[in-house]
Amino acid sequence: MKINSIEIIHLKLPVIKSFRVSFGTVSEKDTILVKMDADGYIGYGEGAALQDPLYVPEYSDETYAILKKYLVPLVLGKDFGTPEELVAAYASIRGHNFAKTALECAFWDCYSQKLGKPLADILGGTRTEIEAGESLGIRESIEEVLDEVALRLAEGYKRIKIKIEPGKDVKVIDAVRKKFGDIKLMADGNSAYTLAHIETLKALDSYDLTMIEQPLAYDDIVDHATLQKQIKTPVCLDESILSAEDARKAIEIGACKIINIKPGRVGGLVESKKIHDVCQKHGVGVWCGGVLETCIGRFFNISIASLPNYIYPADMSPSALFFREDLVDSPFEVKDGLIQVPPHLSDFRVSEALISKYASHRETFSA
Ligand code: OSB
Ligand code: MG
Repeated sequence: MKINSIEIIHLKLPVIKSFRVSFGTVSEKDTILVKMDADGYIGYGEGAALQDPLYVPEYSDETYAILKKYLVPLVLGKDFGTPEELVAAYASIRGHNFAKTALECAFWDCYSQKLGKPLADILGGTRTEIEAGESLGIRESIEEVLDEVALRLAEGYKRIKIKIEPGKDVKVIDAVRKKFGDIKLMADGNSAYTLAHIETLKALDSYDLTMIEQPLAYDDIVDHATLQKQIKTPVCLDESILSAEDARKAIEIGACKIINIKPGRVGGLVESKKIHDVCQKHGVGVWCGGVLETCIGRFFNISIASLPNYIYPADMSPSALFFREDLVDSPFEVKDGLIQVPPHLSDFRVSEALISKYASHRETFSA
């Protein structure tokens, strides 16, 4: 498919309420869209890096800059038979996985239109619906956490993830466990802990959590392996897995028993599938996380989450819980904790009007 033109769009989306994590607060969501014309098909992809380099090093201005200076020139005007061929064209560029994801997903969108096949089918998906969980940001009080957990459980969400940080961990988890009993519950530390906090981490180990996500440093696997030997709760890696090779090494040294695959963090769906496969080979289950994508990014996340080794519920609360407005006219819904896997991004009806409303900067490059 020949890439005739690419538009890069930087958007700033107002949120209903800030999302606080151990590393900082998201009170306006930056995101980068790629709009591509390949063989006359129009596709969109999203690179949802945060505004600041606090989750992983890449941040939104950088996503835009890398696309403009390196990635777009490497693919514009060229012909690619498959997404794998597209990815090979910029394999020499290190890092910047959110930028790569935006570009690759726009191509996947065009590619699935051309093949006339649902994206999930092309990827090898085996589910028609996926289980949704919510990720709860850090709250001022335990009561706020309990109120929100009650809402989500009433709506049928399949598991609850609680963001934790030193000082706001064991007490919160204890309160949720006591009030809601035997629910699927997990905690995400976003690298706020070190092995010096081992007593706290061992205390969390007694709450029968489905997993504890990335408690230690964002680029670590060695200390996570030390931790995993001392607790029975499965350690799940998020920040420190950027590729299938990272996954293989982490599994090899016993650093985790579960991996959260976010397409944005690992550079797209091609790499997500490789990680899925490596994990499957080693009996390590995976699930799909997110970085507060709009429905455009969520479409790709939902599609890849239909693969067989995605055996834990996804972080996939609908955008309406976070954004004042999304960028589509028909956002997905969570019903009884389930999301139907849509065949094409166009089923969400991407809105050019909404994109224009929130675009802060955009440029088009033509072959
Ligand atoms: O660690 O999973 C994380 C959001 C931004 C950055 C990191 C994380 C998150 C979330 C939200 O937990 C998941 C989502 O609903 O997109
Ligand atoms: Mg996480």
